[in-house]
Amino acid sequence: MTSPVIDREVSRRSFMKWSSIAGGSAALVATAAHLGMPGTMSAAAADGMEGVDGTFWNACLANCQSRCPLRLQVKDGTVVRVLPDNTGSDELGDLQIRACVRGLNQRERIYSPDRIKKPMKRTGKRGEGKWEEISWEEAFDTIASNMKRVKDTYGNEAIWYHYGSGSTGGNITKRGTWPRLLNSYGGYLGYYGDYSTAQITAAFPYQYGGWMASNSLEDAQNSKLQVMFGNNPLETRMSGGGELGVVQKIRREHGVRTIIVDPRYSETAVDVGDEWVPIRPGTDAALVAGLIYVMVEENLQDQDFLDKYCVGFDEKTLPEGAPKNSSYRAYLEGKGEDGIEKTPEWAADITGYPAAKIRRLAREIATAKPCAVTQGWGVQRHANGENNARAIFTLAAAIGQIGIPGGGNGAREGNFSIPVKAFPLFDGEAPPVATQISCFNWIDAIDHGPEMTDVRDGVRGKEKLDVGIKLMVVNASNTLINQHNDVHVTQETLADDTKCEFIVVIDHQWTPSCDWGDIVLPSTTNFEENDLIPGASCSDTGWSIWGAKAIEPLYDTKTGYDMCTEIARRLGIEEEFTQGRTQEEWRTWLFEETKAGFPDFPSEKELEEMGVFRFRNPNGHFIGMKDFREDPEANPLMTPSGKIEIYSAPLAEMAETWVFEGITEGDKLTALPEHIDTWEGALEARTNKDYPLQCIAHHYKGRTHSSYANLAKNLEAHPQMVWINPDDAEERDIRNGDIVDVFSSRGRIRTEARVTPRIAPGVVSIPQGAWYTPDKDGVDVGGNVNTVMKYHPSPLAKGNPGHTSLVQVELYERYTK
Ligand SMILES: Nc1nc2c(c(=O)[nH]1)N[C@H]1C(S)=C(S)[C@@H](COP(=O)(O)OP(=O)(O)OC[C@H]3O[C@@H](n4cnc5c(=O)[nH]c(N)nc54)[C@H](O)[C@@H]3O)O[C@H]1N2
Ligand SMILES: Nc1nc2c(c(=O)[nH]1)N[C@H]1C(S)=C(S)[C@@H](COP(=O)(O)OP(=O)(O)OC[C@H]3O[C@@H](n4cnc5c(=O)[nH]c(N)nc54)[C@H](O)[C@@H]3O)O[C@H]1N2
Ligand code: SF4
Ligand SMILES: [Mo]
Repeated sequence: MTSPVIDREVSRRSFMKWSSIAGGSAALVATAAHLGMPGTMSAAAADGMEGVDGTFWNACLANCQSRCPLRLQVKDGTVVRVLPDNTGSDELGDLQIRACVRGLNQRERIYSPDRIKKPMKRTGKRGEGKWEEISWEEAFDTIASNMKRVKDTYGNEAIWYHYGSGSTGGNITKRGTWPRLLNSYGGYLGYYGDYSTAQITAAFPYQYGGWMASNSLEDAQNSKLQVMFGNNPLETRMSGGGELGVVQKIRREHGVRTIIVDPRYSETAVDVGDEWVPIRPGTDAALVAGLIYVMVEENLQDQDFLDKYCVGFDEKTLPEGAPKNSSYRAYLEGKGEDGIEKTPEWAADITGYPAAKIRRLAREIATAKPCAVTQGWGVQRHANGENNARAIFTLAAAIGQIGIPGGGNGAREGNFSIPVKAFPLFDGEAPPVATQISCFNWIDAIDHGPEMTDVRDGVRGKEKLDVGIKLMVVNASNTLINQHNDVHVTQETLADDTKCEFIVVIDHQWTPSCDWGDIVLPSTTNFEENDLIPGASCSDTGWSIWGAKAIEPLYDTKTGYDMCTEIARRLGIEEEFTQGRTQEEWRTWLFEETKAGFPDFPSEKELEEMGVFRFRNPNGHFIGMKDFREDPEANPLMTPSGKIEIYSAPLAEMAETWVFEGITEGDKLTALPEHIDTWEGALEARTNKDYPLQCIAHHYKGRTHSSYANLAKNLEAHPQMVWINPDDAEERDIRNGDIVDVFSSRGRIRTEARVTPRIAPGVVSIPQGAWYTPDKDGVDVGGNVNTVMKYHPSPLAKGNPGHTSLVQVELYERYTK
C-alpha cells in the first residue's frame, strides 16, 4: 500500500478542487450528512437539544493560548453540531469564552479525511511514503521491543520525547502519558525551552532572575499609554473570552493610547493601535537604544529607579569586576567596545524608522505615565532574539514603570490561572534522567550527539552527551518536519536510519511529520476521551472546563493512556505507569488533588453540570514584579545582585567561555542587551543580492500552527500567502493575487502574493504552519515557511529563529480571473 496521505497538493485558489479531493474520501462521505452548517438551522435548534441525543462539554485544546469551551451535540454517535460557550456575559471577568473559527470548525477536524485510522508501519525507506496497516498488537510489540533494545544498547539518554504542542490545553489528554511511560522505564534525554519562547526564557534569568510576566492587559485601563513590541493578542489569543476580548474592551472603554512596534500592521494594530512603528525585523534592541539615548540626552529617564533597582545602567551601579565603560550608558555614549554613539540617526539607519520619529516616540514613552511596555514573542523568535527581548525589559526600567499599576516590565502580559493539578509525568521529586538539551537542537543530537557539549551546544546536566538520539517519540507534534526550521536538513538527517534508529509518531491527522515515522499510531481526539481540562487564564480570570467523551473512539483509534498502558504491560512496568488507575480514575484523582489545594474548585459532578468554572484573581489586577517594586530588600530578584541586571556578570563570563565554532555573524553573547547584526539580519539584507528580503512568519488566524491547516473551510477563509510591500512587488512586477515563488538557499515555496502596505518595505511575511507539500520538482506548493528557513540555533537559548531568514520573491504566474 502507498501512503495513506491524500494528495495534498493544494493549488492556488483551489479550495473547490481541494474539497473535491477531500469529498472523495470514504471517511468524509460517511459523515457528510452531518457536516451541515449550524447557520442553516432554526435558532431554537441551533442552540437547543432538539433532535440530538446529548450535548457534551469539552474544549478546543490547540496551543493558541486561549482554550475555548465547546458544546458538542451528538446524534447516533456522531457529532452533529459544535456550539460555543453559552455561560458568562459581556462583562470583564465574566466574558463569554467564545470559540474562534478554528474551534467551531471542529467537526471537519474530527471527521477529516486526514484522520489516521489504523496503526501504520513503513515498508520502504524512511520518508519514502510506503506503508502497511498493522494490528495494535504488532505496533505495541514493535515499540516495546525497540524501547528495550535502545535502552539496553545505548542507555536511557538515547531516548527522546519530542517537543510538541498539539494538545497543550489538555491534562490527561495533554502530552503527559508518553513521558510518564518513558519515565517509568528509566527516563529519557530531556529538553529545556520551547519553540514559542526559547530566547526570552533564556534571557529572563540574567536580567530578572527568572521568568516574569508583565501586568495583566486588564490593568492597562490604568495606563496612559501602552506600547506593544511584536505583540499581537488580537490574532494570537483569539478567544472571545481571551486577551482579544480584554484588549478590545479596555481600548474602547478606557481609550488607552496604544502604539504597536511590528514590521507588520497586525490585526492588533488595525483594531486598537493609534500608531504603528514599523521596524525591520530583529532590530528592536537598536530602536530601544535610540529611544533611551534621547531620554538620557533630555534627562527624561527615571534615574531614581535605575539607581535603586538596577545594576549596570550607569558605571556606578556596575557589579564589582566589570570593566570600565561596560555600562549601558557607556554603550549609548559610544564609550563601549564598538565606539558608536546610539543616536536616533544610528537607530534609524538600522531599524528603517526615521530619527525624528524616534525622538518624538522617546519623549512620549518617557513622559506618559503610567506606561505599559510589553512584548509578544515575535521579537525573540529570532537569531539573537535574546538581546532584543532584554532590550525591551531595559526600556521598561529606563522609564521606571516596573511593578506599578498601569505600568509594565517589558515582558508579555501576565494573568491569573486556577491551580489545577496536572497529570504527573513522573513519581517522586525529579525525573530519572537529568540531562537536557535545547528543544530545538535535537537534530544535532541525532546527527552527532556525542560531539555536543555544554559551552558549545548548551547541554545541561553534563559537560557533553555520551550518546546521540536513537529513538524518538513524536506525540501531538508536527515539529518533526513542518514546524522545525529547514525542512530539508531535517529530512536528510532523518533519512539515515542508522542515526535515529526508530521513530514513532502519534497523531490524529496524517501530517507531514507522520511521513517520517517508522510506526504511526492513530490517536483519538480529545472529544473521544474523558479529562479535566485545566483551562486557561485570561487577564485576571482563570477557567477550567469539563472534558467529556462526546463520542466513542472513531475507526481503530486509541487514547494515549491506553496505548501507554499496553506498552507498559509489555515492558513489565504497568503498575508503575498506571498506579492501578483507569483514565477516569485518574480524573477523579486530579479533582481530589486540585480540591485539596484549592477548596473553591467544584466537584466532578458540579463541573460536569456547569461545564465551565470561572475564578477571578482575588488580588485584583495582576501587577508584574509588584513585591520587588514595593520592597526590593525584602523581595529581591533571583539575580546575583537581587536587582534588575541590565549588565549581567554571568553573561559577561559566558561571553568569554562559550564556544561559537565556524559561526557567522551575530552568534555572540553580550553582558548588555546590545543590538547585534545577525546572520541574515537587516544589515545583511542590504548587501545580499540573491536574497535581499527579510522573511518573518507570523502566527495566522486560519490555523494554530499547523493544526487546522488541513481543513478545507479554514483554507478557504484563510488561504496561504506571502505579504509583500507594494514597492517590493512593483520592483518584481508582482501584483496582488499573483502566484509567486519565495525562495532561499534552502528551498522554494509557491504561494499567493498579498501586495499590501501593511508590511514594511524590504520585509515579507509568510504565515507559519501551512503544511509542507512538495510537488514533483520539490517546490513546496503548500507554502510552509520552514522550507525557506535556516536551521541555526540562537546563541544563548539554542532556540529556533523562526522569524529570521533572507529570501527572494519572483513572479510565477500572473493572476487572471
Ligand atoms: N491564530 C493563532 N494564534 C496563535 C498561534 C497560531 O498559530 N495561530 N500560535 C500560538 C503560539 S504556540 C504562540 S507561541 C503564540 C505566538 O505569539 P507571538 O510569538 O507573539 O506571535 P508571532 O506572530 O510569532 O509574533 C507576533 C508579532 O511579532 C511580529 N514580529 C516578528 N518579528 C519581529 C521583530 O523583530 N520585532 C517586532 N517588534 N515584531 C516582530 C510579527 O509580525 C507578529 O505580528 O501565538 C499563539 N496563538
Ligand atoms: N518558522 C517558524 N516556525 C515555527 C514558528 C514560527 O513562528 N516560525 N512557531 C513555532 C511555535 S511558537 C510552535 S509552538 C511550534 C508548534 O508546532 P507543533 O507543536 O508541532 O504544533 P502543531 O503544528 O499545531 O502540531 C500539533 C499536532 O498535534 C496533533 N494533535 C492535536 N491533538 C492531539 C491529541 O490529542 N493527540 C495527539 N497524539 N495528537 C494531537 C495535531 O493534529 C497536530 O498535528 O511551531 C514552531 N514553528
Ligand atoms: S483556536 Fe484558540 S481561540 Fe480558537 S477556539 Fe481554539 S482555543 Fe479558542
Ligand atoms: Mo508556540
